[in-house]
Amino acid sequence: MPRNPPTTRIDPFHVDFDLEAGVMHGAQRVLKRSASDMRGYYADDRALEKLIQEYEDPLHYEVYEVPVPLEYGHLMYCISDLQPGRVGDECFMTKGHYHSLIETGEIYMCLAGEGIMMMKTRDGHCKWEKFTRGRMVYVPPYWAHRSINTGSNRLITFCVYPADAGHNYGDIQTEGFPKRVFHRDNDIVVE
Ligand code: PAN
Ligand code: ZN
Repeated sequence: MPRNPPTTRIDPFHVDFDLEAGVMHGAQRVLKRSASDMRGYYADDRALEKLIQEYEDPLHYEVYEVPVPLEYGHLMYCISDLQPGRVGDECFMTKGHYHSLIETGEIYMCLAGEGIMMMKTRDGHCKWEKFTRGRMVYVPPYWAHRSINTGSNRLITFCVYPADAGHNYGDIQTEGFPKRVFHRDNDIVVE
């Protein structure tokens, strides 16, 4: 059965990476979130406001893409670059989302830094995987996902997912994740 609309045919191309620096050459920044964009996401709202005031709304994370058609059959890919830091004692993290097409998964390859991929399903399952340089984390279909930086350097991941997956932020904003990640007494605590 032909798809409607049909998948656009494009020519092959390549993209060069600086794997040491975690840079995808020729990419455009498509997302930039600062601390103030994260209101409501951390356990300690007051600590977030303090951070926004003291450090003049510091950068939280950025996403870089070389675009492809957002259609069934194409694969979107990006670099996600998450700053190190803490809100109170909670590690910096991304907002997290389900894919709008919930039956689509995603591959995350960790290029630099240390962190955790936190994942949850609608029916309450919660699992996490550690990010270390050179490790791939597979986010299966149906799992909402959030990256968390547990280290003292930037957490840089390369992500690949179906180009028509879409991002559903609203449900996670309402539901949250059952677990949070803290840095306490030189230890990473998930609770
Ligand atoms: C990633 C994320 C990226 C930013 O590209 O979009 O890490 O995180 P949030 O989207 O949660 O703000 C991805 O999972 N794309 O599907
Ligand atoms: Zn995703």
